[in-house]
Amino acid sequence: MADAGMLRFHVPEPEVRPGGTPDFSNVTIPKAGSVPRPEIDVDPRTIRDMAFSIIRVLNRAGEAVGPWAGLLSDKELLEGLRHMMTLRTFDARMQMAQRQGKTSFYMQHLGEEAVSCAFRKALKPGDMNFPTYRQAGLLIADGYPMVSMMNQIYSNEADPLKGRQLPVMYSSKEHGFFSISGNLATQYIQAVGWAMASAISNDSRIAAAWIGDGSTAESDFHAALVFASTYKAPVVLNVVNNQWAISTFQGIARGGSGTFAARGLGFGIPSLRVDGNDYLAVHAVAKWAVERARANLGPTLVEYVTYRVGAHSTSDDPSAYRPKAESDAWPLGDPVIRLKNHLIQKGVWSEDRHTQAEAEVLETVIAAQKEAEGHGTLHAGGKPSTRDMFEGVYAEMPPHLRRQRQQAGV
Ligand SMILES: Cc1ncc(C[n+]2csc(CCOP(=O)(O)OP(=O)(O)O)c2C)c(N)n1
Ligand SMILES: [Mg+2]
Repeated sequence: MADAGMLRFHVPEPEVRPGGTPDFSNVTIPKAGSVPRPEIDVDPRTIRDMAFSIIRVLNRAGEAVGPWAGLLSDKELLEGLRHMMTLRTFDARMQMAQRQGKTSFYMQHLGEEAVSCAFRKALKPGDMNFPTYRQAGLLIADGYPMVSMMNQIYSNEADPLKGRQLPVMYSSKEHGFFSISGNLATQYIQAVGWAMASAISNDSRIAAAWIGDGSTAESDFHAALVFASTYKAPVVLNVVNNQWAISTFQGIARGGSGTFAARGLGFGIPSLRVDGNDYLAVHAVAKWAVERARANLGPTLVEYVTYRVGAHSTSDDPSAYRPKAESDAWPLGDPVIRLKNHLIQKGVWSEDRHTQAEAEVLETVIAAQKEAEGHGTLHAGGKPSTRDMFEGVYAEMPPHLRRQRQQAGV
């Protein structure tokens, strides 16, 4: 009562700052296989505790255990490993290309490869993702050409988006990858609207919304949940909790709800948390949520618990706000190593084959990079034409743009 009348507000703080010892003791990790797998038409009120647990399949020994295991063949798992390795190598090459001045900007997925690569395999052709900049695995795992991605990053003459978008903001209708918006969270409500439109037109295609932990603080996230729950839209609502939103730790956007999945509970949306570094768990949970959407059971909210190992982008230096070795202390490990160990444990993979695959992947990525650089990079070679700037936006060009185009002589 000493300070009665004096109001205070609370600013959550991360446990550790640079120079401190990384500490994830507050992250409770349930045993692999311990979380049940309900029927897809489960009453959401009976699975509220799933919003506070973590669905995991791969245990420490690399075995796949529990009710969420067993959905993927060895062939599919080997393919998944190759996708994650490709994304990781693609990232490393493009990060380097940015440092060499070949592009102005790049964003990596290091540590988060399983999320987008495994999710893509739960979708059907025609389904539409509304991604953020950290889901390039959706394209890689769907076979979108890496050369096209690189052309976009370099804004060169073969850039499918003709230099109009920030590097990494890809778009491909054919591969179910809606144009990325730099304004965070706008895509979340669009995904729900697209899903509702699909249902209104009696289509069978579903939507997947994507957002980062930090961006759930945007009102679009909450508005999307209102529409999704009220109209039971055929959408999967994904939240990728990689612990950081640039330099802001996840506790700010999460506030007092305990978890991001718990945000869905007030809306009556079945809400699950999954080990985002476990390829098998991500795929199994994605499949469950996709089946629910397809069966007109409505939205599912999925929180992927993962860790952003790299910097936010090429413009960021994480050593300014978190301990350098924090990623080593992350208790859910590395998604590539975990799937690799699982496949070795099953006897369908080996250290030697892995090393060989790394070399093959690198060769493929370098070949794509050479081809893309043949079409130009940021400061060298071919560029989109000035005319492209005026096209593809208006069905009928407004007079002021027509005038500008004439002035430009294109
Ligand atoms: C509306 C809006 N506010 C702020 C920004 C600047 N910004 C870009 S990325 C980012 C952090 C997003 O963090 P999170 O949602 O956790 O996604 P992550 O980058 O971790 O994948 C911010 C603040 C923006 N692009 N749009
Ligand atoms: Mg984040």
